[in-house]
Amino acid sequence: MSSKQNLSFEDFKKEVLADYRLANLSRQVSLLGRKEVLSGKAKFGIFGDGKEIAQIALAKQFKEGDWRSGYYRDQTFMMAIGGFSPEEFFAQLYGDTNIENNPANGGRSFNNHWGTRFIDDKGNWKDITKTKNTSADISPTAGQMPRLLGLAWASKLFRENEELHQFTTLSNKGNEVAFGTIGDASTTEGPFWETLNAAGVLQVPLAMSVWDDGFGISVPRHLQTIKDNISEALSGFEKTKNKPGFYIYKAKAWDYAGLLKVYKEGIEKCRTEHVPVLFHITEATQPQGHSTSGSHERYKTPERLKFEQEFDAITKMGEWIVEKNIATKEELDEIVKETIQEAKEAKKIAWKKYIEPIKAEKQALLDIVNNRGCKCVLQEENDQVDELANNLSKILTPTRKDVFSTAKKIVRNVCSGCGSKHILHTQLKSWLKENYDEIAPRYHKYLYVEDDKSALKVKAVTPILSNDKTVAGREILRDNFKLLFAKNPKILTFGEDTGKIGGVNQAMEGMQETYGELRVTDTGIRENTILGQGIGVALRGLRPLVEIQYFDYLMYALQTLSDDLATTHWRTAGGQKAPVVIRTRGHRLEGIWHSGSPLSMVINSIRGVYVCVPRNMTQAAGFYNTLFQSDDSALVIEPLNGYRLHEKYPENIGEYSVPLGVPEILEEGDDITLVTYGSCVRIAQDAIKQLKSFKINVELIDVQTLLPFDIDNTIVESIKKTGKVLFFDEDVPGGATAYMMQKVVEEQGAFYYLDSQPKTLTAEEHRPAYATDGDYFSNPNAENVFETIYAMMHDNNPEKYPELY
Ligand SMILES: Cc1ncc(C[n+]2csc(CCOP(=O)(O)OP(=O)(O)O)c2C)c(N)n1
Ligand SMILES: [Mg+2]
Repeated sequence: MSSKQNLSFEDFKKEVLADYRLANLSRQVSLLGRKEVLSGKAKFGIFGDGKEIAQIALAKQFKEGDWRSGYYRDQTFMMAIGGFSPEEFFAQLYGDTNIENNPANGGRSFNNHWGTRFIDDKGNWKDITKTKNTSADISPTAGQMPRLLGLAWASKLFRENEELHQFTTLSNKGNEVAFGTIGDASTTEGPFWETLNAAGVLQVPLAMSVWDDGFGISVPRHLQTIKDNISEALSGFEKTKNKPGFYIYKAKAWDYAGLLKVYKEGIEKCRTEHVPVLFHITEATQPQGHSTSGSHERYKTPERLKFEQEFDAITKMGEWIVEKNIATKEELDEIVKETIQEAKEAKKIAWKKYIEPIKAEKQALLDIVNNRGCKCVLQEENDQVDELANNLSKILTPTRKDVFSTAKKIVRNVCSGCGSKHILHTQLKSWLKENYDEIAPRYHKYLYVEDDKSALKVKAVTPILSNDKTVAGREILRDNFKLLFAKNPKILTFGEDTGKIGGVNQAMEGMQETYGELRVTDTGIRENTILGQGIGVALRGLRPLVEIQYFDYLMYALQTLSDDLATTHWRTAGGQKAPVVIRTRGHRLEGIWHSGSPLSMVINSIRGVYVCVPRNMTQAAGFYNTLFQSDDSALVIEPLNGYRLHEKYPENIGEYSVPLGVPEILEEGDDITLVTYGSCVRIAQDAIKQLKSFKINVELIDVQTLLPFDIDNTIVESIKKTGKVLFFDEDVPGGATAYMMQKVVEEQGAFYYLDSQPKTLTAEEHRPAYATDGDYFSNPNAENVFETIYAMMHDNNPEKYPELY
């Protein structure tokens, strides 16, 4: 061998042994991880053992700028790309809430849930072409799929839309691959199929690896997958000479050399040709079973367990190394020994970093109690305090709950009969406040954007309404979108019928001609992945306006909206944002599925995403203008019956901004406050006219947004004047009206200003019937509003307002 060849063999050997070392290190932390759970130091653990070698091969193809959307098994992959240290592994396992120790999720997710922190201190995107990026994992099986589509689609947009080439810190002209991973059983879920179909249609650089270990917890593959084989099931998706599709590769999870080959070839094609690729990685194992919650001996046959041992990927790689004379068995044993040591060290350090601050908090509390200068004359109370402190001192690995719970119980009991009670009482109270204020935000913070990009910080600009020009509502939206798109090349919109015809209600009329198919795009009927497309491109720094054709069909996307989008900022403890603006249309029109107003469905499941309920298109356009100046996510529900209704044209179209959380008083009155939103505003206005002739003056308030809700307490101020309030909408009884009532009566303290019972008026419990007059009888109408308000006035003053019927 020439010296050059020698060198390259040395290099090759070095790389192989480094891979072997990493695989073992990953395995060792998995083995220790399980012990940490079984010994009670951690609550739950799920690990990447059995998939180490395939993931090392995959990671070699993962370049700066690339993206991952995967699941909890990707432990070795994350270590191989330099995104996960053994110390961090243990910090995650202990649920460390300090983001220095646990930057991926700050203790908000299970262990092995990753997420690159790509937001800088000022709320801007870092240069994500220089980092290896992971979108934040979620636990629902296949929940990583919809966003994966968007991550891949963004590369196509960055490559093909030249206007985006200027954003060099977001993409290198679309050269990035989106790497997806999933377990064999999770391919059973709908989002997997929806995503793969869409990726095939769109032809995007999506590289999907299936870690096939034959089980989804205890349920074997043949009960999950048609033909017991996902690549066979997907063979119709395969690219042929004449028809686009996927490249499909298969490799065995223990075949190091084979894995290197398929991943190199497949990812290169994916990156250069922008063709999606599926890697079906078979014969993977689970050396320790599914998770720490059970043991696989309960459901795997002895034959299967034997197979898993023999075909353990690390064992197999070791055999291959020896067989190829790359290293000796002894050399390999030495490597394993070193990794055992390294894993133990990491565990020790992570535990210390996790537990020491809590122990210090515990000690600080005990010091205050034990050194109190005010022993109580009442022995019984002294004993109680001592007992509580004593019990805490015995806990060797305390949790914060132990510490705070003890402190609160002592404060309650402390020296109530003692003249000098203030000493301990005051000290404890201030200790509690200081510490609670420091610790509690680690659990609560970052539900919404809190930096300068918060939607709540966008300056309000009032629309200037023309005195002589009125147009159909849809034209206001259309003209406003045109201006928004012209201002910001990062904005794009997509959905069913959004492109060519400009939306079913024509609010995007002419937009595709002006801005092209890459910015105004038709999609298939697939609400869940339309939203996922939005999340993915938003993570990559673009500004999607996602269209869901009808509010009633948002249900298809609700899982992704609730589990993924709404938690992105929170579950990464502020490390990631996905500013997605969703436009849909709802409220009364006709038919069960084209007139729904299920607001409580969303406000109770998507906290983390703002919910705007404009009464007309002028307000809707104003919300879009606000939202695109911010990095918050929001859902805007346009009133379905408002596209053709004429509105005064806003002369400063494209320039005005409607603030979030600021209700508008549309009519002033001092008898009763009527609180509503969306299409119900018009009905309220009709009823108010009818009530005027009975000398009842209503103060009408349009809340405009449900999340956030009346941040300046406008409504309670009105109630101080009227003493009465009716909350009115077309959601179900106990739905969004109950929410508004809680906000106003409890949070804003309206209880103290009411002189009669607060009421709600809603739709019926069933959905609106289609039949003629179905709307009148299913939804609340102006007569119902009249009657409810009249009855409230009657209750209050029967003489002035005698019974009518
Ligand atoms: C929607 C949903 N249903 C159920 C679960 C509980 N669960 C967690 S992992 C899992 C099995 C997944 O198996 P597979 O996709 O093969 O991945 P593996 O764990 O075998 O790598 C299940 C049912 C979940 N997390 N999400
Ligand atoms: Mg599996």
